[in-house]
Amino acid sequence: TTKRKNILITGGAGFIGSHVVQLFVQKYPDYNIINLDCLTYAGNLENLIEVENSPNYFFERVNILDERNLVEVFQKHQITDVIHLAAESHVDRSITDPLAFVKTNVIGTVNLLNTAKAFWEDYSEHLFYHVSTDEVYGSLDHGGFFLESTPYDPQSPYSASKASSDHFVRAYANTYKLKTVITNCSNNYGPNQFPEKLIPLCIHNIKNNKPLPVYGKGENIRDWLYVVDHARGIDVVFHQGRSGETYNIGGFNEWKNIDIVRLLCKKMDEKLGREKGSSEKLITFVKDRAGHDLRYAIDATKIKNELGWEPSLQFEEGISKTIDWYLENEDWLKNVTSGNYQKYYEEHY
Ligand code: NAD
Ligand code: TDX
Repeated sequence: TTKRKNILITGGAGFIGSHVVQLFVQKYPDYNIINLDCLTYAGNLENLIEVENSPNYFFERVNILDERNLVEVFQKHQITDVIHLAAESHVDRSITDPLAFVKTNVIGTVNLLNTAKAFWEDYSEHLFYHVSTDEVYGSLDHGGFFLESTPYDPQSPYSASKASSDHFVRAYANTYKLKTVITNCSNNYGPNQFPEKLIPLCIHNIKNNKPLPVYGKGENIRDWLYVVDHARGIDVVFHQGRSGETYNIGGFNEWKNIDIVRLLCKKMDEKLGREKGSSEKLITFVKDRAGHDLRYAIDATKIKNELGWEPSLQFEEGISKTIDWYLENEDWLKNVTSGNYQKYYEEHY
């Protein structure tokens, strides 16, 4: 049996957060799960229909920049632990609007740390879990992996803001003795991902016969993990991770962008009954992303050896499931791309 906890999960209406909320609500009926999210363009309560009526699930529409509301939520729900995922998450947006990333990712995280620090009494009984990214380590050439000990070298405004938030979490652990843990994960894919990111964007565009924008020559390499495996990793680290530690999460699954786009084309031709090779004609090479990191690759040996976590899904299987999900959830895609759901929230929350 598990000890009662009231866990605040921030960013729970987003892509990864929604999978973490679903896993915790369903797996731990003794925990109360409080999803705190301000519902930016990336937050969508439709991601939570499977748990929204569960007695141990609660939703609070609050911005992490709003200190007063944060304190209220901590008091109202007697928060015992935090799993922090709320963030601005898209690198391209960080290039056009860096300050939005400083606000939510840096100041928002510090607000949350301050609230936890003031509200909790015996720090040994509470955990502040910060969810971060492999991008804080910078860009790799061909060869080598990111280890937990790799020095930080963020290259984009997004990764600089995430790196900064990681530093603040460690500083609070060191200075105030808050119990913290950080995980740095590689690129996620799967259901509920907003179609501004490479994989859902391509699925959406292939379906609608629209161009597939490949930045530069498509030679950049990312290390991909199915989102549910990330959520499982978060569960394992939350319960068994050593406080003060960092764990890298990844699937040893490196792909060149162009190869991913081709794989998506091939699978979608099959699934949509299109002539072989027809979707590949949509591939369009466009101007490269400014400061585009060449390669990310996570060494996930520590979490495997210490905590026994491993990915459960092979990439082709995960991609196939992901495509099926987007094809079966046309309304979800239509809603998030039309902005209708934003209007809905203005009226209901
Ligand atoms: P997402 O953009 O899909 O979701 C972010 C969520 O946070 C949204 O629901 C949004 O409404 C909410 N949010 C944003 N600003 C907020 C604010 N000021 N107050 C309250 N809520 C706010 O992001 P994601 O891809 O699910 O990423 C979640 C976390 O995981 C982020 O911290 C990200 O840095 C990290 N991460 C993402 C990936 C990835 O591949 N997507 C990989 C590693 C780490
Ligand atoms: O249209 C596109 N064309 C393209 O070639 C888009 C949107 C992307 N790309 C390239 C850029 C990257 O090399 O594909 C790769 C993946 O791009 P994104 O999906 O934007 O992800 P990335 O920039 O790698 O960052 C992601 O992984 C780490 C998440 O968005 C971050 O939140 C996470 O921390």
